[in-house]
Amino acid sequence: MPIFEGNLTTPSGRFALVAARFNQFVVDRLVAGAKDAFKRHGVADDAIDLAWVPGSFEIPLVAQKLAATKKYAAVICLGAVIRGDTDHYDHVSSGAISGIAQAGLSTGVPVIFGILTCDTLEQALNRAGGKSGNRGHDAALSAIEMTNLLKQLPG
Ligand code: INI
Repeated sequence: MPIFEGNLTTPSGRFALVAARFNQFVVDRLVAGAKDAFKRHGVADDAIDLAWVPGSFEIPLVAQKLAATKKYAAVICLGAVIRGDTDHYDHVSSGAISGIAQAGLSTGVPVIFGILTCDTLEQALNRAGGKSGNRGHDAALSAIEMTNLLKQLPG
């Protein structure tokens, strides 16, 4: 029985980061985590492009456009949606989640979800290089794994 599983060997190709400026204090840390993961896995800095968008809601459109160019092995989406007093959080986060899924499915290019959805700034910082790791770093590893996995799949 064949088993398909991506590994973390250095992939060829370029990667794109799409990062939201909203809560940039947090997102800068996710971007740094993603770049660090790529560097540690042999992906050169000049193989990574970075696009900034106003907020997480705008991420899917740019991610889809970049993925559709087929210039990238994977697109990594980075943002921080932090719950406030209104239901804006729910709209922004659900729009980003479904849009990112659609960008990947419609292009066939891995579009990685690296957006924090948290109740508080403290939770977000904990996941952006604090005591709970760095979701940007994790997202870059997922991009490498998916890139290597897709190369193995038949067809
Ligand atoms: N965008 C975020 O990335 N994070 C948030 O927490 C957030 N909140 O809470 O409002 C947010 N809003 C902006 C949104 O992404 C769009 O940029 C804006 O609605 C314009 O379309």
